[in-house]
Amino acid sequence: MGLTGAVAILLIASFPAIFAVTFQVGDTSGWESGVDYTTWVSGKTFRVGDTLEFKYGPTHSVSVVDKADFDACDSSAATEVFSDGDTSIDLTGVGTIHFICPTPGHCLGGMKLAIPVLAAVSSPATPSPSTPSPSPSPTSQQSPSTTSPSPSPPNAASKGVMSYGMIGVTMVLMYNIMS
Ligand code: CU1
Repeated sequence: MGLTGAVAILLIASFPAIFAVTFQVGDTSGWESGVDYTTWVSGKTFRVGDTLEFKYGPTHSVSVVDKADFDACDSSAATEVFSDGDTSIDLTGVGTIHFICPTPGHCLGGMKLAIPVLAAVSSPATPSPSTPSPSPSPTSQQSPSTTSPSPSPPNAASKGVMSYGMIGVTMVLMYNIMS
């Protein structure tokens, strides 16, 4: 169990780093009027390396704006605008990225999306050169290990005695019932 548990933890820890997630904005609805994108975002975790895919018709576009313009539904200072109908946005930095539809009235109608981007789950960041240092310590741990096995056999032995006792009691009871 200990080994499978460790393997499971390893898999869980390494999966987000290996397999970046592509989120289709609005799921099957896409980037469209009348979709509640606040609800769509809730419960999802976005990380650096993930991708957002916007699918939309010709009446819509995707504008990347700052928070103030997001709140004000002002696309005039958008840093990026996409209108190709199928826009993939790679999440490259930690922080919240704001999107609105610049078509008049659409942002006010709810076509606005704020994505909180978290850091990628990365295990290789831990310093590996320091790990060779523990090698001399196993020799010093050798002496206590010879004394440590002694406490465990009595435990097992007492359990064995207990189970033998139980078997004995059961046999006596069965003998009494049968006789
Ligand atoms: Cu729109």
